[in-house]
Amino acid sequence: MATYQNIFTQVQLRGEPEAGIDLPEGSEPRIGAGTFNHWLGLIGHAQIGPVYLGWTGVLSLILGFVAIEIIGLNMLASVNWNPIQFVRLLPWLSLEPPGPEYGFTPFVPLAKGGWWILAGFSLTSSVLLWWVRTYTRARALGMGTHVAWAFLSAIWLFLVLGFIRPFFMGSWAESVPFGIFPHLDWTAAFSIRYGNLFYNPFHCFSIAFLYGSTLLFAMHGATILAVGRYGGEREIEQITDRGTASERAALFWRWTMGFNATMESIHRWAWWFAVLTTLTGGIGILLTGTVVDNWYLWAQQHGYAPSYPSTGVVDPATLGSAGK
Ligand code: 07D
Ligand code: 07D
Repeated sequence: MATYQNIFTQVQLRGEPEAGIDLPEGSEPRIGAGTFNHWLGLIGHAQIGPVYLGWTGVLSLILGFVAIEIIGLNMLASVNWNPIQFVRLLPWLSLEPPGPEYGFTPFVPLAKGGWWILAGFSLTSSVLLWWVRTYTRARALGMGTHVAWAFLSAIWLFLVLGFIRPFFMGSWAESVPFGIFPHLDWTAAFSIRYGNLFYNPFHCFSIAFLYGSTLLFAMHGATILAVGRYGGEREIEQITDRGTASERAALFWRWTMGFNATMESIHRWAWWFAVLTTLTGGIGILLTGTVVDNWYLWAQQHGYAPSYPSTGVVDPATLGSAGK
């Protein structure tokens, strides 16, 4: 009989699906009774559902679908409604925001970027409604709302990129196109246009937190797996017993690097690193073009990048921004 189970030796139990706790009168109804899937059971819990959609969930899915529909149909139109070319060229197809001649007005002809505004509006509403769901479901379960606030940090960067910064710049044209490679082209062009994003200190913060997140994730995941043989993931016993998995895990880090996080604080480390990646990123993007026009020149002025001796050749970057 299997007694020791971990991710590689899962014994999948089958019984009545677990419905979860009863919720107060008047709560949104649960959908479905729950079912099982063997493959999901290999990477997590085998049970799927029941789920709570509620009106925020339903509206969010509808608006997300509308956004994808607008983007997809515009892309299909751009290849003359040819489904084969659509599939072949999908990674390069794009729905572009309005050109600079339209400023930040919401009334733009559909084919000139109006569709982009409608898709952006639907996608943003969809994401915000999903956020409401993460907040209200957590409250309904008597949990903290940490997931919702972390998600809001990602939404902050998304809103800065597509709405808040274009608003302050007075132009939709500053915004990101919908498209797989086109949004990468935009990212590269943005960096060059504003004098190399590497010299934006908030881009540096964002990178440090992103890299830090991967390191913490690897350390934490590895530590818990390494004490799986002592039941490391069974957190209740870990609080009361000595010589447990969590005590070994803590000792391992104190022995190897002199300091250990606690079972609780490691999750705060993870939360803050992830949240600060997009929080600092959003600040960096918002400052670009609004407060700082050229990060390389800014860096030279602030002793953050060296000033090179004059060669007699005029640096085009010193001539000001094109089109301004
Ligand atoms: C693994 C969770 C699952 C999510 C996935 C993404 C879509 C888009 C396309 C409707 C980690 C689902 C994708 C719903 C469908 C259309 C046209 C999350 C996981 C699998 N990017 N970006 C990608 C988005 C920005 C950049 C991939 C979104 C900024 C670079 C995917 C946004 C900048 C690279 C994608 C967004 C930027 C990518 C994989 C929104 C600066 C890559 C994402 C809403 C931050 C990588 C071809 C992933 C790639 C990549 C989606 C914003 C830069 C298509 C939804 C404007 C440099 N981005 N991105 O796994 O392979 O995330 O691109 O803001 O190299 Mg991006
Ligand atoms: C995009 C948050 C929004 C997403 C949301 C999700 C859906 C889909 C799908 C259910 C990712 C909504 C989801 C709608 C649902 C399903 C399936 C988070 C997002 C709400 N950079 N760079 C960053 C590095 C360069 C540039 C951050 C490295 C160059 C620009 C990050 C390098 C140039 C921007 C980072 C590098 C450049 C960034 C993003 C190296 C290009 C941004 C953090 C080694 C030539 C963004 C301040 C993140 C930012 C950003 C990393 C290089 C441009 C840390 C490692 C110099 C324009 N870069 N970068 O979590 O915040 O994004 O900058 O060279 O806007 Mg950069």
